[in-house]
Amino acid sequence: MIVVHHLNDSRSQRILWLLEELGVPYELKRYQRDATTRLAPPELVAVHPLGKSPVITDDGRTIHESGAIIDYIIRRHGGGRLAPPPGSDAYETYNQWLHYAEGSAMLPLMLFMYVMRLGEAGAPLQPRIESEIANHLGFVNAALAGRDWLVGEALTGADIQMSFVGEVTGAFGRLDAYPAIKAWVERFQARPAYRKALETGGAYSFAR
Ligand SMILES: N[C@@H](CCC(=O)N[C@@H](CS)C(=O)NCC(=O)O)C(=O)O
Repeated sequence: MIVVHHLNDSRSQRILWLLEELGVPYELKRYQRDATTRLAPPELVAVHPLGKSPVITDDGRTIHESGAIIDYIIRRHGGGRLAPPPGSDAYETYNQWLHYAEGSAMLPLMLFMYVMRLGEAGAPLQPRIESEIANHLGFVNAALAGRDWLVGEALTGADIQMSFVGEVTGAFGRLDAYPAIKAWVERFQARPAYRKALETGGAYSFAR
């Protein structure tokens, strides 16, 4: 049985969503962020030395990093669903999105969040951060223009992995500048499995 080590209000929400989409049973272990620092509690370090979420355990394996977790769950428990056939061109596009979300797209958004806390001291960094945000969100918006999902005609793990990018964009109040991302966020957040995962995961400040 898959165990999801779930930190409240975090990226692990998308793992719950994935499991609800697939209808794969799982056990949820809850961890609460520190109210002041928003850091994970030390108990999470006992699961994985990084002490971050998401992390899952399954069949004697511990897997961290959400892209790797989504890939693992879909390959081992998906029964061919939520990913294009391996070896197809669509699979290469799908795999790119799985890596791109945390490898590139999240970086300027995280920098924006941290540098904001510096106030005036962070001002020299802001133009570069803003141009990178515009570069990445412009790219994602163009990829979604005229289509419902990132790969092919249906939801895949690529949308689930990229969902946090769209949600953080919304949390920063920037979705109106990116109408295709905005429509996609509204589309995936309306899915029954997404709503079910929200009920299970608890308060999530990135949902509308
Ligand atoms: N790139 C990693 C990021 C993991 C990550 O930083 N998770 C955050 C929650 S969104 C976390 O655990 N924060 C608590 C902490 O850093 O103590 C992934 O996608 O899994």
